[in-house]
Parts: sequence; structure tokens; C-alpha cells
Amino acid sequence: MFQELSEKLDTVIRKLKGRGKLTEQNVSESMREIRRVLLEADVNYKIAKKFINEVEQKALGKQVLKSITPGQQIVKIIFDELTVLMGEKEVPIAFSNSIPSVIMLVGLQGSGKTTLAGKLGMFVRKKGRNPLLVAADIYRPAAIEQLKVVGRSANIQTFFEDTNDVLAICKHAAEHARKHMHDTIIIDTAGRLHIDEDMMSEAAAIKKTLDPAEILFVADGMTGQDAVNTAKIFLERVDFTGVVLTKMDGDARGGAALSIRAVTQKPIKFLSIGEKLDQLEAFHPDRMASRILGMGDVVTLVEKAQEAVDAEKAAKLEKKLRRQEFTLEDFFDQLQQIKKMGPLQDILGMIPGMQNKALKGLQVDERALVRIEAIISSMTRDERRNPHVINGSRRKRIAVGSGTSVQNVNQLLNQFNMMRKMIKSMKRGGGRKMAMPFGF
Ligand SMILES: Nc1nc2c(ncn2[C@@H]2O[C@H](COP(=O)(O)OP(=O)(O)OP(=O)(O)O)[C@@H](O)[C@H]2O)c(=O)[nH]1
Ligand SMILES: [Mg+2]
Repeated sequence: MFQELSEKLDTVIRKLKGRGKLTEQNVSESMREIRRVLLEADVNYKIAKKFINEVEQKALGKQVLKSITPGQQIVKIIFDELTVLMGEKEVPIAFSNSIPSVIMLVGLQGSGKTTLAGKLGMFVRKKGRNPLLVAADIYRPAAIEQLKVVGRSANIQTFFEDTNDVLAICKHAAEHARKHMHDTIIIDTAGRLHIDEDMMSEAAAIKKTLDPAEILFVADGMTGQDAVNTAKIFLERVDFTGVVLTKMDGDARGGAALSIRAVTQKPIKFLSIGEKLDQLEAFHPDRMASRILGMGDVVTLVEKAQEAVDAEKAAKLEKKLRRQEFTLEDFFDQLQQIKKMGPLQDILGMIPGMQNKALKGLQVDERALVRIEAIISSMTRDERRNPHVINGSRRKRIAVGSGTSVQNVNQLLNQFNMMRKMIKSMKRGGGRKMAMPFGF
């Protein structure tokens, strides 16, 4: 995410930190460079200017320049200001006391509303709620069917009606929800190619009918300032409560994320980071700032791991590790858990120091994981539990069975043995740390 922005900021900051002594002049020079980087990332120019002024004032004020580590202090100032720019604190999704609590999605065509409906459904279900998706896009012929498909794959019910009265659908959906214990309804509205009067008045009418706890403006994050400008118009007409930026897995430059809060005064609540239904992240301004500055996002990483790792399995595994019974079968299980955390490239980007330069040369080979899976799958149960029985002829058989080479099989077994040794030495140290294969 925002790789180019991160890299360019990193270059400026390195230069700044590299100087033993800072003067007003070279601070100003760096500020001009940062301003240019922000503009290149498609940040609104007024916001970029204001941002730079704030940072510069703080950097030149107080005792920053005279301190022993002026560069680092300026990085801290930039981090703080970036955090403020994106909203300072996380604003969680709100629910009403009345039932159902309504979440309404608005935005231009193709911004990702329908996909988001499914993602949010899964998100609120994890919070213990019982969501219902509502098909309120009656214009595009396939829209209802698309929402139903999304609903099915998320295992969430979809409410739809064969009528062209959107307000009736909304009312009936709320009644249906009350009757069937759905405490949250998510309204998927129609998007249009451009902002037009019909779309705005329909959104305003749905808002009046349902009094939503949340109206989320869904914007394609790749469109930068266009998204911000569209947001302004939606704000005037439907006054939304929060923003969701989608397609942040693509090469979004960061302009929308860095400007939309300051322009609309509405919080970014989520980032959508892929087409799959679990690719949704709650938005935390401070975590995003540290990711942009290449300081990693350890908290999100840990959260992802916690979500993915089945607690019971983890406890069992730990026991096995302690008893030195860790086998290839367990190893296979671990791989599945890691895969659940999402693409490796994303995960690595959250580890401090792994951004930018470090990652550039490092192509994460997801196929390696697939290969390992194939190899372990081709082993017998006995082989997985007692890898030492895997002799030369067995290695050949496994290689053929998994469509790999004997060399691949050897490699895996060597790595596995190394890992076992590592675990052993860790145990001797008395630590209770969990081991992840291959140093993850
Ligand atoms: N890469 C990526 N693609 C996304 C994301 N969110 C949605 N998409 C894709 O974007 C396309 C449009 O998404 P929809 O959910 O249909 O958008 P919509 O706002 O409902 O569109 P309309 O109903 O036509 O207004 C689909 O192909 C989605 O798979 C995301 O976060 N990342
Ligand atoms: Mg749609």
C-alpha cells in the first residue's frame, strides 16, 4: 500500500536524519521536498501546504534543532501530523439502539459497494451481530443477483423484492429484519457513473426512510482527488457518517487517504484491500501513518495473526513443541494458518523495517508455499509423523507424487529439521515463544 509514497518519504527522511546538525535552511528544503512528494501522491494541494506548514513550524520551534537527534524528532513530528491528518483516532462503526441498526452504502458506480456489503456483513457478524443484506439497487439488471452471490459466499441472508419502489424495499427489509432477529441491515444502493440528481435524491429519501446509524461513502481509493471531490458533493446532499476507501490493494498513491478526512471532516472507517470478502481492515490513522513512514504496523499484524490462528490449535501446538513432538503434520497446519492471514507480501509490509528497500529485492514466492503443501500432501501419515523414515526411494516417490523434484523434497526436510533444532534450542532457553516456520 502506498509504496511509492513511502519510498519517496523515506528518501527525504533519510537525508534529514543523516545530517548531524540541522539548520533552518535544510529543514525548509526537506519540507519543500516532502510537499512535492505529497503532491505527487495526489494529495490535495491546500492540505499538503497546511501539513508542511504545521510540520515546519513545529520542527523549527521548541528545542528540536538543538537536540541531539533533530532528525528523529522531525520524523516524530511528521508521524504525529500524518496521524492527525488522517483523523487522529480510530472511529469505530456505530450501531443504533433501535433494531435494526442500519448501515447504508453510497458511492459511484463500481466503487465497491456491493462487495463491501458482504465484507461488512462478515465484520459485524464477528462482533456477534446478525446481519441482513438488502438489495436496493434495482436499476442494474444483475445487481440483485450479484448481492445474492456475495451473501451466499459470506453465508449471510439477502433481502430482495421484485419491485421498482426502492423505499418500499427498504421499509419491508426493516420489518423483515425485526421479525427475523436481524439486528443489522446493510443497504446496497445503486451507483451511477456520474453524480446525478436522481441518485442524490434517492439516497436522501432512503436516509429519511431508515434513519441509518451509518451512511458510508464508498470511494475507489485509486481515483485520488476525484474521490475527494465526489465525497464533497455526497456530503452536501446526504451527509454521510464515514468513508470506506476501496481497492487499496492496487497502486493507490495515497492521495485519497491523506486528504479525504481533512476535506470532509468525516472519518475513514475501513479500507478494502482486495476482492475477497475477508479483505477489509478497520482504519487506524496512527497505524497507517507508521506504515506510510516505513515503521511497520505491528498491531495490525498481531491482530491478523490472532484472527487467523485458531486458539485451541495454537495451545495444542505449544504443548507439542514443549514435548518435542512437532511433526510435518503440524508444520502443514501452521502453513494453513499463515495462509489465512492473507498474501505474504502484505504481511511482510507490516513488519517494521521490511518495507520499501528491504522488500524491493524480495519477491515473495507464494508458489513455494504451494510446493511445500504439495510435498507434505504426498507423504503418508507415518512419514509426516516420523520424517526420519523418509529414505531415498521414498523421497523419489514423494517428488513424483507432488510434481516436484527430489531436490525440493530434500530442501523441505532440511528446513524442517533446522526448525526442529531451533525449537529445541529455544526451549532450552526456557522461553514460551511460539515458533513459526521459516522465521515468520
Ligand atoms: N482489487 C480490489 N477490487 C475490488 C475491491 N472492492 C471491490 N472490488 C472490485 O471492484 C468491482 C466493482 O465492485 P462492486 O462491489 O460491484 O461495486 P459497486 O459499487 O457495487 O458497483 P455498482 O453496483 O455498479 O454501483 C468488482 O469487480 C469488485 O470485485 C477491493 O478492495 N480491491
Ligand atoms: Mg453494486
